[in-house]
Amino acid sequence: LNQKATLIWFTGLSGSGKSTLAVQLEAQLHNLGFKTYLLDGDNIRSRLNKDLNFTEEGRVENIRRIGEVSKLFLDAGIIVLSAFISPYEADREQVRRIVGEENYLEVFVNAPIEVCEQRDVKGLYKKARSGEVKNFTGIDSPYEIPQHPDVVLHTHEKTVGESIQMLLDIVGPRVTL
Ligand code: GGZ
Repeated sequence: LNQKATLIWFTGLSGSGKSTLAVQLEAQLHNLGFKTYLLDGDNIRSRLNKDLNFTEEGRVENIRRIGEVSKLFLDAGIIVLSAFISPYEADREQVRRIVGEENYLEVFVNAPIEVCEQRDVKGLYKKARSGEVKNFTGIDSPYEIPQHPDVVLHTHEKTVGESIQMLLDIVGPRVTL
């Protein structure tokens, strides 16, 4: 299978479904024979970037490094899936420039904050509301709506399976030579 190394960049609020979709899309691409790698909080925020916090500066540097790491994987011919809030448009644009426009595919995981807050998988929205967690995206830290996403997924109106199908239809042709 001839694959075109591409960065599939998921952006959206905490609890919007980025990781779930990235994990499942990666599994599907892997089954189809593609070489993939998933960058997420587990291997980046808690390892490479564990010196960074959630201030604006911390997030800017987080996304910059993830863009550079993604580029290394792309150079090795691997399809990269990246799942980070990446709240700032300028930082997403910087990643697009780092890896090259033609190698970048942006997926806006667009669930309303009310829905994300209701899900509150890790209890972080509750802690943000009480002030125990500061600089929480959507509460007291901004999320800038993507201006040029390749895909917008309304995860509150679709099943995971439906979103994955939509992603495969768009991603498939972009990662195949
Ligand atoms: C946002 C936070 C924060 C604050 C901890 N704001 O839902 P999660 O838990 O698993 O995913 C969130 C993750 C966000 O890290 P990112 O590297 O994706 O953020 S960014 O792209 O903005 O740099 C959340 C957890 O870390 N978390 N504190 N204050 N999310």
